[in-house]
Parts: sequence; C-alpha cells; structure tokens
Amino acid sequence: MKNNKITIIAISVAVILIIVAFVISMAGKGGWVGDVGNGVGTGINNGAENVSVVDGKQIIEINVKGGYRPGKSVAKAGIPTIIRFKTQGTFDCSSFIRIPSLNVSQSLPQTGITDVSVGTPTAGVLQGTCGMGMYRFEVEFQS
Ligand SMILES: [Cu+2]
Repeated sequence: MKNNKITIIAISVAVILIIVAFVISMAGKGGWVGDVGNGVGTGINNGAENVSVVDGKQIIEINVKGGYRPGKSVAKAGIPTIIRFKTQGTFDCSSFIRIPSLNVSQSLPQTGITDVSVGTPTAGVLQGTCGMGMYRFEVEFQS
C-alpha cells in the first residue's frame, strides 16, 4: 500500500511539472522576445497603422499591457512627434516607462492616455523599456 501512495504522488508531481512547463512555454510565445526586431509575430507595424499625422504633428500610438504593442514602430524623422501610450487596466510593470535618450522615466495611469514628446526626431532608432528593462519597445525614425 505504501508503495502505491508514493507512486501516485510521484505521478501527480510529474503531471504538475508538465503542466507548468507547458504554461511557461505558451507564455513565452506572447512575450517581448517576439515583439522587437526579429520580424516574427504581430509586433511590427510594417510602416504605419499606429502612426498618424494630425495638424503637422506625428502621433505614434503604443498599447501598454504586459508589454508594448507594436514592439517596433516605423515613423518619419523631421516632424514634431509624440508617442501616445495607452493603458487599459495595466497593472504590470510595463506601466512604468523609461526612454533614456529623452530622460523619460515615468509611470502611466492604470487606464488612460499619456503623451510623451519626442521633439523633432532625426533619423535613428529610439528605444524604451519598462521600469525593470524587461519589456522593450522601439521606434525607427526614417528620413
Ligand atoms: Cu518590467
């Protein structure tokens, strides 16, 4: 009898470990690795859907929740530009943004819209992260 109990416990532990490993591997597919730079997945805007120009001002919209989407945006250099961060029930650490090259280090509301001025960007890549540097986003400004 005692051996049976140990076997059942061992099988239960093994099943739990398999489930945990499966959940972790699924979570990884939605993570930031697929969002930036490598062209895989839904993270790259291919030019424009989240970028608009209103009254001569360029607006880049980034959705913030468990990371940044799109992870990479492509926009134009030489136009006054803001990045518009949209949070919606965002309780994870992506609600704190850092953009070192702009000296931006600020928390976003859990739900709301936060505009960050980029000034008039020159050509190049602007990079930002969450507070811990775990989630990333970038904007490529093209001349
Ligand atoms: Cu983080």
